[in-house]
Amino acid sequence: MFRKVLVANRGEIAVRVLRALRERRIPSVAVYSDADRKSLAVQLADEAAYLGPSPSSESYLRIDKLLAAARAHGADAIHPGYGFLSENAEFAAACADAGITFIGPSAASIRALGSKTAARQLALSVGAPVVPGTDAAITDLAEAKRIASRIGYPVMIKAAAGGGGKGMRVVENESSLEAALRDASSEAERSFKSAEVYLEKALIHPRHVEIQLLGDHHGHLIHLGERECSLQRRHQKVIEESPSPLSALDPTLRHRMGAAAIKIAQAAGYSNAGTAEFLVDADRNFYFLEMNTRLQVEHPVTELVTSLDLVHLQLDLAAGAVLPLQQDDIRWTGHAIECRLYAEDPANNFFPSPGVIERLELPSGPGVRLDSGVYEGWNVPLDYDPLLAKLAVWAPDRLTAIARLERALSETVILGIRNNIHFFRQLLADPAVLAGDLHTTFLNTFKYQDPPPPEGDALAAALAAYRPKAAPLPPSRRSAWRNA
Ligand code: MV4
Repeated sequence: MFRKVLVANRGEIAVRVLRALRERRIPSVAVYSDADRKSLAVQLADEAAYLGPSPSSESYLRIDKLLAAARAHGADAIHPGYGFLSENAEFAAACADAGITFIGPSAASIRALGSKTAARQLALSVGAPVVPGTDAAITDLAEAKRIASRIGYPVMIKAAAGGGGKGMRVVENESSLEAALRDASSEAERSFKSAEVYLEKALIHPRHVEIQLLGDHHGHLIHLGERECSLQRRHQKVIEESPSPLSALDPTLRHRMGAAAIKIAQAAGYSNAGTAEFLVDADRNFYFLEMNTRLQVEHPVTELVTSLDLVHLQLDLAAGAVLPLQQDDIRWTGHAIECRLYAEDPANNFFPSPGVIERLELPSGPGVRLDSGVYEGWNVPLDYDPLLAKLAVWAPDRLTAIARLERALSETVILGIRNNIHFFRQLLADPAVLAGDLHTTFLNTFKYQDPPPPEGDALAAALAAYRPKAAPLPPSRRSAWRNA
């Protein structure tokens, strides 16, 4: 096993990885920027390394500084978390060159799956279903017109290097194809420094279902089932669950999607944790979209239904262990659902709401798991994604899990910054959500209603409404300030 592991990330995922390291008794190194000097991750790690100023371009995205920190602290492995450099082949390669284990797939696998057109071709080569479309990048308008009329409108233009819906356009008919190609291509150039685009048939109201994969360095790959992630806002997931409500309708879907995902990963020489993303149409046909070559934000729902710890497994697999499980060992029990608690204002177009958390009451009790990166008094920086915590619950069935999530949200208090707790409570009461009737465009039409603000001095009133903190301890009890 590793001598010491550096966690090249921040927030709740850094905490998640640090917890696994502590459980394995592996010494840990957190990294931090100016804004994160007093972060929870820094407090929980054995050691901490300063990276630089708050902007991620000067801290969490600096390969040179991360490698220097790993060397200075004697770390022989780096866990990248998600976001930042987690899917950066150059970073994975730089770690390998420095003799440091990158806890993730090889740089070659990341590269092979980094381009959507390349991933599409890989899927086609192993007979996995992809959305009907072009085999490679579009080079001229006449070709685009030919292909679009063959697959039929509406078509979708996508950036080969794409992500987050950038460089994506739906085209309803041939007359709007030329302008849409130009727009998508220039947006792709601006966002990804690659103007390459390709065409797919546009699916109407598809679901987003993804398969969790695990692979070792000895050619073994298994899947841990699916996550339903159809509730998204502007390509940001809002709620994730496992199993997908579709699994109740078709128990073979998971196994067919899992088999397709494994074939694609095998063709890319994939190891460690990864996720194959699929779209599923109204007739429950599934189509491979792309591979996410990292641990994902929503991994806890898979952990809750499989009773596996993905970070422990990532450590073992990166250290060269043979997969300790075979496909037939994987069992799925009950239902898990997760929501992402954000410092954002649902009444103001989900605008980020950084600032000091004046009061924080977190839920617990049966079936509740909280992955948080914050504490009361913490100043949520404006420099990063304002994810505060992930609240995940497990219950024997889906409706009990939703009731449990609602109960946990009702216990949660976050004062001082705007947050999306109330948004979730409304969403979880929606008949379509309760019925599991989900699709990726659902939140485009969901109408959120803000609760009325408190009267008068809002903070004072809100604080008074909740359980007051204990009074200062009298002098005779001073010795009680220890966990003993
Ligand atoms: C699609 C699609 C419909 N048809 N492709 C959006 C981001 C990217 N990773 C894939 N996306 C989509 N691709 C075809 N051929 C609809 C979407 C889509 C979407 C997909 C997953 C989750 C949320 C989404 C929201 C809007 C559109």
